[in-house]
Formats: sequence, structure tokens, C-alpha cells
Amino acid sequence: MRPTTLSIAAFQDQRAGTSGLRQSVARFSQPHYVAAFVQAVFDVLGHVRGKTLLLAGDGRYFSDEARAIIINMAITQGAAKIYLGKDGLMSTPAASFLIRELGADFGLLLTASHNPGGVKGDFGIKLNLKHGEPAPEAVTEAIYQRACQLDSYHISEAFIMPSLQECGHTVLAGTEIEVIDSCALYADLCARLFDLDAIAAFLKKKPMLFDAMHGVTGPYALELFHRRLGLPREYLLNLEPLPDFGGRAPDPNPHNLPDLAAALQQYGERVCLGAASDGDGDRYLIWGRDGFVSPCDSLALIAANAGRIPCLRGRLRGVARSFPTSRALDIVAAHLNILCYETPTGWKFFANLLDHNLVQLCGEESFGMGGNHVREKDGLWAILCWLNILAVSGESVDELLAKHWAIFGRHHFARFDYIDLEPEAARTMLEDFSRKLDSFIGYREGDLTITNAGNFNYRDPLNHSLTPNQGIQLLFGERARIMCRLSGTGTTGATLRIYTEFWQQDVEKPLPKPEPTTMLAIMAEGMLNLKHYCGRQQADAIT
Ligand code: G16
Repeated sequence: MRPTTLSIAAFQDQRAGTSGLRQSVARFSQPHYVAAFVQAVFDVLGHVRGKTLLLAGDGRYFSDEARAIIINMAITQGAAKIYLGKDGLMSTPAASFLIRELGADFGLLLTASHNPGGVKGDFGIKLNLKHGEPAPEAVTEAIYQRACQLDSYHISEAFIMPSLQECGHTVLAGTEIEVIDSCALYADLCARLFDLDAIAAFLKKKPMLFDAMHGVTGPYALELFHRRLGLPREYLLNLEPLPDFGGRAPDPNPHNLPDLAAALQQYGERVCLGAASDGDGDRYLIWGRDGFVSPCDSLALIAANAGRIPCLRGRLRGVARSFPTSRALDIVAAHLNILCYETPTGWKFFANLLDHNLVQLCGEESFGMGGNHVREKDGLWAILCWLNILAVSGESVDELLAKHWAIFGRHHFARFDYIDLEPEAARTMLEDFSRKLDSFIGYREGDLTITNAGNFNYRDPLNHSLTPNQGIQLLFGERARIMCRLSGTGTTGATLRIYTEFWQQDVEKPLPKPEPTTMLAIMAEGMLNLKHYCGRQQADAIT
């Protein structure tokens, strides 16, 4: 290896979104783009000399190129040790766990999560710090500022990438490289958190279907569900990680899961549920006989059934949800007499609460749920929570949900996405809307009245830092809500998300007509003046 310093013109677009730096592959593959970002990360973290770095990823297109650049730079700049997964693969939750478990100083995760992959898809780099938590905004903002001024970086010529096909150690120019079996280590963690014997016995009688969507969880599912829980391979779909995820977005919502849908039809009553996870393994989906379980309901139901899950039993002192996530969780928390925290969208806001043990369960409407075993949402963990409840209760997904709603009422929830809007127009629309919010208070639609409206500002209860303007919400007392914000994970244009929630307190009584979540979205489109600002009349996607 021949160390050299390369001069560059600084990149001005390396500001992290909701979760890491996410751009198109075309943008990421420009000369120096990855290296510039990585140098900015190293500089902001002090330096990499003598440090231990964990490098994870979901195997998407461009991972090999990015990984080689990062390893080269880390060795050139004197890193003590680099941990990698076998074949370069490691899920986001496993990385979060292993950063802490192995004592790494930080981790870089090569993933754009649920975004599409392939040459025309997206790439991303997430930065997680030493507790395994996503870097907070103060750090990502400092990295962005550094990247805007960076004029050079340090790398070596004649670098030969070590093989990642087998677990083991090598030393390259003074840096130890260790390839680990993250699937086995992660499965060992799950064995400490859940009653795997009870789940295995249950799955023997009533197997589940799991779709890895050609993302990173394929090898984890083989280790955990097949080898440890004895689930026959025929129930595991799309296990092989592929650079383009087989051409579909690795986003576990029903629209992207035709294979799982077909298998559920085929197996019918013989399986207990269908499940899936996303590209990097942090999101999940649960699918019962009557359809998929809303992530908001799933979170509330897990909280209510915490006593049936070994790692949560007797431990729930607090729970948390992001502000657009439905208030189904709040009702359960009140019933359990524990606190429910409301945070902005983005897992990083839960990290401090988890670190200080204020909460032991948190989740988001965007198919994410996790506990305090890691500092990321964890798709397979969420699926195991469900399996443990099914194994202990003997009830089906749909029976559990029906019982839950009978006790707590049902929070109907829907998300409406308006994709690829002109960013300036979308921002102006929200700013203008925000200025008019007071005038909506008292507005009535049927028997719903707007009782409050405002921007969602978050003050961390521990460090008291303020994160303002995280979205807008209109409250109809306890009965309903409208929330809206711009997505922070897209790579082209702006995506407006309108979220609506309606609490049907008595599920025996019929839902009002027109269907409330749609009625509320139409109301929001009108109040935002969406057609005028953005030329749109209807959502591109409804979840
Ligand atoms: C990321 C964050 C999540 C967030 C989600 C949605 O998920 O980690 O906390 O809920 O984005 O973000 P947005 O609504 O801004 O698109 P992931 O799975 O993409 O890393």
C-alpha cells in the first residue's frame, strides 16, 4: 500500500436525512464522493487512528466499491481494527448490537434501507456511534459542514481488498481485520431474549412464512428460523441477498410482497402468520389471515402483551413512539400506568431514552419496532415478539388483534404519500400552512372538531436539546389526528406524507361514513392547498 493524499473539490450535498446519507447510486459512484464523506466522518469523530470500526451493510449494488474505499482509508489512517460480516453482510440491528458487544468505537452501515437497489437505485451510509445508536443530528450536521469544506483525503494506492468469504483474522498494514459470523452472534442474542424452545414447539405445529425480500436477513433467517427454530426451508422465501433485491424495493409493505401473498393463499390455515423484513433488516411486517397488521397496532399490542415476552416481562417502565405513529400505544401505556414518550420521526431520537432506560419498547408507523437490546429498530426481534406471544397464548394474530381492540378501541391509521414533488413548492406549502394553523382551531367536520394545531417541536427530556419543526399536527381531541411532514429518506424531489388517525372507541359500533382516515386526508389536502402549490390531487401511495 502506498499512502497518498488526493485533492478534491468539496461536495455540498452530504447532509444526512432521517437515517444516514442517502443518494442515488449514480451520485454515490462519482469519483471521490464516498471517500469525501468518509473523510468528513473520520475528521468529525476526531480521527480513526487506533480506533475500532465495524463495517456493516445489506449487500446492495455499489457495496463492494464503497467497502473497499472505506477499508483502504481506515487502514491508511491507522485504524487498529475493522470488524466485518461474512461476505460483507451485516444487518443494521446486528451492527447496532455488535458495535457495543465487541467494543467498536463506531460503525458505518452501507445501506439505503428499504429504498430500491441496483444500478438505478439508491445507496446510503449510516453512521452509528459506540452504543450502537444512529449518530445524532449534532454529529451529522458537523459532518455535513466538514464535507462542505473538505479539500483532500488520505488513501493508499495499490490496495488489495481482503477476502470476506470466511470468518477469521488478517492483519493488513498494521490494521487487524476480523470477519465475523454476525448471524450466529445475533441468534445467540435472540436466544437470551426469547423463549426459543416454546417458539420452536409452536412452529412445529403451526409454521410461519417469512420473506427476506432478497435483503440482508436471508442468512439470519436461515440461522435463526431454520437452524435454531427448526422451521423447514420451504417456508422461507427470497433468502438470497441480491444487489438489486430481485428488482423490487425491499420495503416490507404488502404491495412489494407478491410471493408472500401467494404463499399465504396457498398455505391458508396451515401457517400462523406471514412475516417479512426490509433490505437492512430493521423494518418488519406481520401478516395475519385478515390482512397485514398496522405497525401502530402491532406496537400497542406488543406493549399490552409484554408479560408474554421474556425480554419485556416485568420490565416496561416506559414506551415511545414517533409523533406520526398512532396513539394506540398511549392508551396501552395509560392502562399500564407507564409513560409514553412522543419523539420526532427517526430512530436516533429514541437512543437517549433507551440508553437511560426510560423506555424499553419503541416503534414507528414506518414498520419499525425495537427494544432496549439494541439502539436500532429490529425486524426479526419484532417478529420473534409476535411468535412468542402466539406460542404462549395459543391465539391467532387476528384473535389477538380483535381482543386488543375490544379492550382499548381501534386506532384506524393510514399514510398518504405524494412522491417527487418540487421541493421548493412543497416547503413553501408547509410554511404557509404552518402560519395559518391557528385559524383552523374550532373547525368542524361532522362531529369532529379541531381542538389544537401546531408544529411538532421536541425537547429531549434528558439533555433538554430542542429539535424544532418536525412536522405539523392537527388534533381532534383524543378522537382523531392529522399529521404531515416531508420524508427524509427519499433521493429525488420531495415526498409529502399525510398521516391520519381515527380512534374507534367501541369496535362494536360501525365506523362513520365516509371512512374517516380517507376523509381526514382529503380534508388535509384541502387545508394544505396541495393542488395549488404542488399540482397534485391524490396520493401516489397509501399504506
Ligand atoms: C428511517 C428511520 C426511521 C424513520 C424512517 C422513515 O428508516 O430510521 O426512524 O421512521 O426512516 O423516514 P421518512 O418518513 O423520513 O422517509 P429506514 O428503515 O429507512 O432507515
